[in-house]
Amino acid sequence: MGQTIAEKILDDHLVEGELETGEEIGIEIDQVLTQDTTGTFVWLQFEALGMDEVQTELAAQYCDHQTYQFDFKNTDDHRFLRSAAGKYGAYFSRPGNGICHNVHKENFAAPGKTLLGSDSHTPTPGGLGQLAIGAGGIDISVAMGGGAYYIEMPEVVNVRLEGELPEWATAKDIALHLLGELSVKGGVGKIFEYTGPGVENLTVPERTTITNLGTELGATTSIFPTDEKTKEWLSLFGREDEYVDLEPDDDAEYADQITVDLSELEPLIACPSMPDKVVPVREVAGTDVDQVIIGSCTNGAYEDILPGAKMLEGRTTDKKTEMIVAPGSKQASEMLAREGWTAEMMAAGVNFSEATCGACIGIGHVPASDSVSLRTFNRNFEGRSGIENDNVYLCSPEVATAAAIAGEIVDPRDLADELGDLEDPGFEMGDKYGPGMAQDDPDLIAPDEAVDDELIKGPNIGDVPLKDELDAELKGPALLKMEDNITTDHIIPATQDILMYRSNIPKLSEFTLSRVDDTFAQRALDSDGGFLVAGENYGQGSSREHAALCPMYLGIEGVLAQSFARIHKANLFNFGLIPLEIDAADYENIEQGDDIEIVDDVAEAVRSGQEEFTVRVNDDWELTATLDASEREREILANGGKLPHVKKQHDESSGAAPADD
Ligand code: MIC
Ligand code: SF4
Repeated sequence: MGQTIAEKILDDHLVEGELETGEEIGIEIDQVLTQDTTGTFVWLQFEALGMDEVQTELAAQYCDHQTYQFDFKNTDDHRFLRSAAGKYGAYFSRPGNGICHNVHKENFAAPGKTLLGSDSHTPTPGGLGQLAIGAGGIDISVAMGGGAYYIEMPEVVNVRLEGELPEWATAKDIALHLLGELSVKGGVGKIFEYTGPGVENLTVPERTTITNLGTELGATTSIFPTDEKTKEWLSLFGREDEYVDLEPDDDAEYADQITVDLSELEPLIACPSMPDKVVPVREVAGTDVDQVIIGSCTNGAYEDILPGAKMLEGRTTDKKTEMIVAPGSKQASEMLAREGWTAEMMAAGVNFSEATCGACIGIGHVPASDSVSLRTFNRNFEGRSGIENDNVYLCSPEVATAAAIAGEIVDPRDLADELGDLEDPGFEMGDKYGPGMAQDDPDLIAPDEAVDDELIKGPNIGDVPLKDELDAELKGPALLKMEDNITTDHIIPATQDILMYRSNIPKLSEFTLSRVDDTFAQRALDSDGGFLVAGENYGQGSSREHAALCPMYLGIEGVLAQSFARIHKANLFNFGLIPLEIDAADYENIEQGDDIEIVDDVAEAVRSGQEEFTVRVNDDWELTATLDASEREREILANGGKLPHVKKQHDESSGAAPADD
C-alpha cells in the first residue's frame, strides 16, 4: 500500500512500533529546538539526566519570548541558556534575533527531517516538508540525549486545496476557514497533510502560516509536499542541497479528506476569545479598533509585513489606532530596513518592536481596558494579551492594515472600493536573505563558536522538583472544577510578571490557575493532595510543561476531565499526575469540594494495564474513569514522572543514551 508524506518520514525514522493509527510509535529525532521560557527546564533536566553532549544532528536554543529583559531574572535565564548551549553543543540564538520558528525555518528546517521542539508551534516548518512536533521540555531533553520520541500514531487527514485565492484572501484565511469549520479540537490525534493543485500557488511563507495554525486545531502536526517553491526558498538561504522530493504515493490512503476551494475564500477574522470563533470580516465591520499588531510566528515573516507596508504607501494610520509591527526575525527586520520599508511604515504612523514573541503573550503592547486589538497572531485566549476581558481579534496582515487605515474593522475589499486607489498588495517573496546565515550571523552562535563551556546559574535558576513513585492510595478533594477548553494560559499564564519565574517552580506555582481562581494555589498547598476536574480539551494551547509541573509541586495527584489536549496529557504523565477521562454526566455531577477517592490500588492498577478505575465521590456514589495510556506511559506515571523514570532505566542499563522504554 502506498504511503502519505507523513508516513514516509515517520517510517524513515521509526525505531519502535508500527504505523497503525492509535498504536504507540517511537521515532528518531534529527533536530530539536527550544526557547527561553521552556528551555531552562529542558537543560536543567538534561543536566539531571547526567548527559554530557547533545546527540541529535542539530539542537538550537532560541531566546525569543521575553527579550526585553525587564527583570534580571530574564537576563539570568538567557545567560544560563547561552552557557547550556555552549557546554552541551547547541546553536544559541541571542535575544532579539527572532522567534524560534522563524529563525529555525530560515536557518535549519529541512524537508524529510524530524524536528521536536518545546513549543507548541514547532510544526511551522511542515510548510517546507519537515515533520515537526511540539512537546514538553523533558521530552526534548530525552530526545536531545539520543532517546526516541514516542507518540500515538495519529490519523493522517488529507486537506486538498483546489483553485486559487481571490483578491484580498490570504493563507491566513485558509487556516481561519479550517478553524471555523473544525474548531480548536478538530485536529486532536491527527496530522493534516496538504495536497492538491492549490498547493503550487502557495509560497513557503504562506504554507508555514497554515502549518503554524494547525496547532490551534489541536493537530499533532501539519505538512506540505515539497516542490519548486520549496527549492526556491531553500536557495534563498544557500541551502538548496538540503532539498528532497516529498509527495504522497498515488495510492496513499488517508483517514479522511477535507477539500477547500481557495477561490471561494474571503477575508476572515477570529473573534474574542478563541481562535475558532471565525466569521467573515464583513460581519464585524464597523467595530472601532484601538490597536493593530502585525507579527508573531504566524505572520511575522518579511513576506507577511510587506503587504501592510505597500498598503500604507502614501497613507497614514487612523489617529485613534496604534499600529505596531513586530517582525518574526531580525533577518526580516533587516531586509525591511535595508529596502526602506521600515522608514516608509514609520512615516505612516507605525511603531516597530524588536523581533520577539512579546505582545503575543502579554509582554508589551498590552491593550487598554475595554479596547479592541486586531493581531495577526494565532491565539487570542482570554487574558493572554496581558489584561483580563480583552477583545483580541485574529486576522491577516491585510485585514489588520485595513483596520489601521480606517480606524475600524473593515473588509479590505470594501476599503479598496471606498478609497479607489488601494490595491491588493499580493504576495512577494523576499530575495535578499543572507546566504549561509548560520555561519555568518553574529546573533546565531554555532556550537564551535561557543562563548561558555560551563553552566552559569543565577539566583533565579532553581532545581527540578521530583515526585515520588505513585501511591497505592489516591484520594483528596476536587480542588477546582473547570469548564471546556481550559488552556495552558489559564493554568500557568505567560505574562511578564509571571514568566520571569519559569526557572523557579516554588514561586511560579503560586500563580497556578490564578486566572480561574486566585485562591487555588494556597488551597492546594494547604490540602493533603487533591484533584482537578475539567470538561473537554483540558490543557489546550502551549507545550509548557510548567502547567503540569506546578500542579504537581502543589500536591495535585490527578486530573479528571472529559478529554485532554495531546501535549498537556503527555506532560501530566511526565510529571506523575494521573489523567483520567470521565463522561459528561459524571462531570456534571461532581462538585468542587467533593471528596474523591480512586478505589483501586492505583500504583498496581496503573502498572498492570487496567483501563477502568472506580472513583468514589463523597463516600456516596461511584463513577468509572478511564486511563488511556500506553505501557510506557503507565511506567512513567507509576515511577513518578519521566525524569525519575528515565534515570531509573538509565541506572539499570549500561547504555549512554537516555531511553524511556
Ligand atoms: C505560546 O504560544 O503559548 C508559547 C508561549 O509559545 C508556548 C510556550 C511557552 O509557554 O513557553 C507554546 O506555544 O508552547
Ligand atoms: Fe511566540 Fe506567540 Fe508564536 Fe508562541 S504563538 S511562539 S508566544 S509568537
